[in-house]
Amino acid sequence: MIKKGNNFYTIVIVQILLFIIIGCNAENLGITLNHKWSSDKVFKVPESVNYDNERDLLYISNISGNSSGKDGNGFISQLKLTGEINNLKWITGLNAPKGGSIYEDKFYVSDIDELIEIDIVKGKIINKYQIQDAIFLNDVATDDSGNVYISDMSSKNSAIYKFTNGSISKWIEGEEISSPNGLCISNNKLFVGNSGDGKIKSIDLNTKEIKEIAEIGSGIDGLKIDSKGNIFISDWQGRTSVVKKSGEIETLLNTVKEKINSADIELIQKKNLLIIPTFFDNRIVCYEIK
Ligand SMILES: [Ca+2]
Ligand SMILES: [Ca+2]
Repeated sequence: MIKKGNNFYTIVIVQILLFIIIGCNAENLGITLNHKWSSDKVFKVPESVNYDNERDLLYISNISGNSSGKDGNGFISQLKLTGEINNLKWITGLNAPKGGSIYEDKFYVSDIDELIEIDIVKGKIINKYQIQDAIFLNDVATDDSGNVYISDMSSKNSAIYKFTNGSISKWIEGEEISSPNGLCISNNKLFVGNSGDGKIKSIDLNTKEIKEIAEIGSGIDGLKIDSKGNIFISDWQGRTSVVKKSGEIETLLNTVKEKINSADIELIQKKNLLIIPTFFDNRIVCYEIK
């Protein structure tokens, strides 16, 4: 009788352990990246990738040289989703273009201390807005109404600007906005990746209420959110991670040792693609999210 009882409890314990192990694995197996293609090394310090859903093209910001150099050699490339170049020098005459965002037929890109407005149909720069006090503008995000948010990552001017109806003003600054880099809008909130305090925060677009989402502990360059609330982030050094809804942080890719950077990523959820610009490595690399 006693022996039978022990067996019963052993079976129950084993079943519980198996349930926990399988459960944990299912969570860990949630997201993996499978390499799909790498472009040729034709880019010049590519900082960010933006997907144009309407035209099924990728726009690559090429800093070309120093990240804050006003050298006039920065450009935007068009790349097909197969990794083939569509137009390497689609837009020229920029300095050091970085993050971008598309709203209707306009593509907005930051360029050191200016916001550049590009007419996508014409393939032309239609406006260059000088931003007062801006030092090192980085990422750009647009909301549903076409307002544009721009981060200034410089420690001397940690702030987020807002462009609305043709004019730009400082939208938010202060202790919580610590050298902001990556921006992304989801559910009426602006998600910010601070490279200063290494935290992801959300800011309510109406009330400006700030909430801490996760502490990453290192620089956050790109930041993109899927419809499930998973936050894909890149650390410029070469790490690409996902912060799951549960708060768990999982590293998907680490190329720090190979000295391959991971700059401002793009997520194309409907195609399960994550696209990484490799900065000093001068390529664009595409992964399938599994
Ligand atoms: Ca340049
Ligand atoms: Ca960036």
